Amino acid sequence: MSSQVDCLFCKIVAGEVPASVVRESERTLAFRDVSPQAPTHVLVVPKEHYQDAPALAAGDPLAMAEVISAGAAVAEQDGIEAFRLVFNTGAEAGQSVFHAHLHVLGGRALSWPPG
Ligand code: D5M
Repeated sequence: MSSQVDCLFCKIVAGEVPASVVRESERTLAFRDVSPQAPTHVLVVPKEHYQDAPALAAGDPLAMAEVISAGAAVAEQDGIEAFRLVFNTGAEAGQSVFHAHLHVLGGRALSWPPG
């Protein structure tokens, strides 16, 4: 499995950095965001390293589909019917960890457009 030295989410996948894991599949791991912006704020990552969502979609479309399905499953696990799935892509869009990850946000009213 490809992983990158010094990638925080690769370290979480490898169990080297602790995380509050809520769901796991062969290709994905879901864990609670350390700085939650909503009552449910979970990150779903592919276990393999891709720097962002477009790279994941191009490199492993099946894993991308699993990430999105896992996001919906996490919302169901947390008992929320309305939620937002977000891939920040690029620093200017708010991406700070360059290992593709889906934010699952819900449990409160969410405004639009985002800031
Ligand atoms: O989202 C990166 C997210 O990663 C951000 O919401 C904080 C979260 N984060 C950072 N470190 C951790 C650890 N150690 N566990 C769980 N969550 C973490 P981005 O879209 O890249 O800004």
